[in-house]
Amino acid sequence: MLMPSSHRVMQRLRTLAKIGAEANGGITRLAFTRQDEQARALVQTWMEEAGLQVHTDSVGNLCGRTTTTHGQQAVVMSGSHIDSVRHAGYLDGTLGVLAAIEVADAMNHSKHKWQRPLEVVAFAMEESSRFQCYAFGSKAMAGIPQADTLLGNCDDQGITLAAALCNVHHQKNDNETQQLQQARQHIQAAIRPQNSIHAFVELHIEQGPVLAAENIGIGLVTAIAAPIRLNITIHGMQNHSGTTPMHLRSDALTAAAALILTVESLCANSLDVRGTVATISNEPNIINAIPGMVQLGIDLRSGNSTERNSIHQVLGQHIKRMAEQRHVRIKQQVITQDEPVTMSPALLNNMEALANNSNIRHRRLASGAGHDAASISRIATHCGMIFIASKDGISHHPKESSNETDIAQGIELLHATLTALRLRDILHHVND
Ligand code: HGY
Ligand code: MN
Ligand code: MN
Repeated sequence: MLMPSSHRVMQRLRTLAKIGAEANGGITRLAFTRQDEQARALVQTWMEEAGLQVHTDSVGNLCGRTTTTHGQQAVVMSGSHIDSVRHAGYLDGTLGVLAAIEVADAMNHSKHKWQRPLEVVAFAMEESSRFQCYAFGSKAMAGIPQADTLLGNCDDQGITLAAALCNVHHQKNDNETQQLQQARQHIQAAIRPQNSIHAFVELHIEQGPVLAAENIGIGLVTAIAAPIRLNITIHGMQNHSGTTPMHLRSDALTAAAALILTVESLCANSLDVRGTVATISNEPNIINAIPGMVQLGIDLRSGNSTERNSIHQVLGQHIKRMAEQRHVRIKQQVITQDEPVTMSPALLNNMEALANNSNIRHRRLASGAGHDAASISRIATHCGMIFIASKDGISHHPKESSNETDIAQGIELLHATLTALRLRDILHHVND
């Protein structure tokens, strides 16, 4: 039986990393950009070489499916994303897509009498770096409602998400209303019926320090944390920096500074809510004028939504008090609010048994990062994730890396799991 080749996955990861490569060794391959399109074309070729029938769905998810129909059997699916954050590493998302293609290739050469079809997916726009919404393609496939306002979100060139989405289908249309209409239709058309996915398994790097700290290469994911993403606008009073006495100021930037430190201290004292203020814009941003308007982007994240939502509430009270004390107006807009999900216990138990069978050292852990698996868990009967340890816990950084032995073991476990799922000899004895 042909086994998947981790060597070829490593080679392809390096080839893919050249698309969007930057001088500092990082990668920027934002969703629906020219680089993303180039990467998708390359991944499509690899899917076809693996014997998969490939199509791009209405929101840009690249889907490669085995040709045998197996009747209307619900599909076994695996994949992740190939779009990146700015100045990213080369493994986030791409490892899961290329590993799934490699496993599909090995399966297509095996003599097994498969009971279920296999589908490999490179989900569109998992990262929020360009249009501030995360897991867009997998949420559309799962039919998870996404605020219509997101379609009006602009990138730093002023291009809207709606326009970028229409562009995936090369629909050139300058009429905004028609563009919005078409974008809504594309989102609607991407929805997969409930029970059309028997199981979804995503291989991904951990992107955190847990596995590396215990020198364990493989993680089996129990749950996936989820973010509330906020846009905060602070209106002060732009004025002369030399003539305006300190007690007569409405300084939007010092109010922002106080708010940023409040997010940090509320979360540092919480059970395990992680708060990050990572984007800022400041106007007029000139050295001799008091800042009049500041915008902040906040990511509040936890596996426990009650704890996270209560921090969000307390933050709201601080914002109100701060606005009064500092004579500024502070407006808060929730951009996205997602709920944490748990992975399928039956699939987790089965993956654990398969890992033990192959003497793969592993541990269970929750994911602090968000993943497409969180979306697909809403419509798949079973959903699971396999993590590969991240060196020094670093990710969303050019230094992101994992060791090849761990990657090889992760691919071996993915292969064993997808094989069992397609032969239906998994999950028949363990209730979910
Ligand atoms: O934000 C996340 O956790 C993921 O990288 N999109
Ligand atoms: Mn990421
Ligand atoms: Mn990712």
